[in-house]
Amino acid sequence: MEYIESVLQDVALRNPNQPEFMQAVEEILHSLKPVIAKHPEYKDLKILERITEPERQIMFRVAWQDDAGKNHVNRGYRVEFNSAIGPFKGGLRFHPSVNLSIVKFLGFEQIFKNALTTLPMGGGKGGSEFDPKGKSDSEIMRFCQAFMTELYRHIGADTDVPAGDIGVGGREVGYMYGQYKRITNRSESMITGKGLHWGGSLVRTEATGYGLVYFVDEMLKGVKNGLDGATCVVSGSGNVAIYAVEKAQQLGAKCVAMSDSGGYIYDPDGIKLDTIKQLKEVERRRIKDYLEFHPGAKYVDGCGGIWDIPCKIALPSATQNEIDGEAAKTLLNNGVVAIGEGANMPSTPEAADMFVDAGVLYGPGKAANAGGVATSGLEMQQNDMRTSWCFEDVDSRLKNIMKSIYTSSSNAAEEYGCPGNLVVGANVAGFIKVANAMVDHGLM
Ligand code: NDP
Ligand code: 2IT
Repeated sequence: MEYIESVLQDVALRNPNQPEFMQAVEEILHSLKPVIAKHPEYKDLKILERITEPERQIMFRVAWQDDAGKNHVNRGYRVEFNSAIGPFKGGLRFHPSVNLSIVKFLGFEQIFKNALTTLPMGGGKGGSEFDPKGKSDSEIMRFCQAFMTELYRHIGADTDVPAGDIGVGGREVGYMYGQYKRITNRSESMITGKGLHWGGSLVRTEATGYGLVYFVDEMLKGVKNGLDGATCVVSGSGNVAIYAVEKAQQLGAKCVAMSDSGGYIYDPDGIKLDTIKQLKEVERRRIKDYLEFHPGAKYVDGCGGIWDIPCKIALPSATQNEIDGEAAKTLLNNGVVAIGEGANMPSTPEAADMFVDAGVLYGPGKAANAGGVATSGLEMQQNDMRTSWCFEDVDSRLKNIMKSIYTSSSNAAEEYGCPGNLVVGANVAGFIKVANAMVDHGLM
């Protein structure tokens, strides 16, 4: 459609040198062709032009001191992308690769993901190119405090509510919450992923990984044996990967490989998750060290090779563009049945097209990994009511949300002429909800 191509051209001109952001925008806008054909009012009201332009983008200096007294300067980001259906909501990423393009791709995806959860949350994302690896606890604390010393002016329970992402977990959320409270004198739900004794929700830690597996389980309805006995490869060994493996194992799958940015381990007898948790969550060590405890396993340097391992289920849960065309081809040749994206945009456009064309079950990140932010939404609900729900209660709400995301994506794919294509389905279902809210609010 000429109109969509011309919007894409404008977005590319306005945002030079932002390849990840353009990748996310191109995928979504291309899948909206049938929607624009059916709803010409979106074109008249310039919804596409408005939705691709963040409402607000904040970049700031973060100066902090290491344990040796040496001074450092990093850059902080918060992109408040869209608040049509609720306060901006989305995680903070601390990783040396972070730049404006990556924060914007994540923020843009988050708009549609959050809409799919059925909860009232807009989309945003933030972070810093700060590298937490090898830093002491006190250095992490000083960085988080310095980061929040600026960020606090822009966020709040009803305006913008960050959370974790790569490099930001419970420890970092704690330091940032503490600094916000100290500066503002307010105990409010301005961040999620909080500790259980100060406003956090049960299941938030597990939510992205568990939700991913609930989603994959839903996709596998009708496939013989489903997850039971299925060989599963999970990239990453952080928050998402660990709890995806935990739930997959509970449902009978055999997870044989995990990775970190250094390489991957292959344990044909099945990954011993207790060892991974101890290494990664407690001691913050490298995945290579798994071999010290399980010498029968194999370690391979470099994380890309993990997709050479034959599997029925692939759960990429590390980072963007970790599955390229080559890896997709190998997975397909090895007979992969389902791909569930725990990470955001882990498949390159080429890989994603190959999965769709091959007709395998393919759950794109904004649908499959929405359980994390959905449970952040449940944390906000509990905070608003000043209550806390038990584990089973939150878990069953999460499961229902993942089912409803599958159903709404699947129905939208069908309605807009691409049955079975959950990429189109998730994009369309998320978009329509936000677009209609933008129409209701008038031009802004
Ligand atoms: P963590 O920081 O807990 O773990 C990240 C994992 O991915 C680590 O094993 C890390 O290895 C690996 N990794 C990170 N960057 C790279 C890279 N450039 N190349 C290779 N490996 C890499 O993060 P999460 O588990 O929270 O996040 C993982 C993915 O899931 C991200 O894409 C995130 O956006 C997405 N996500 C997270 C949600 C959440 O609630 N946390 C919700 C929805 C999506 P190493 O330790 O060596 O760096
Ligand atoms: O990508 C994501 O959805 C997250 N990192 C979680 C965001 C959140 O606000 O819980």
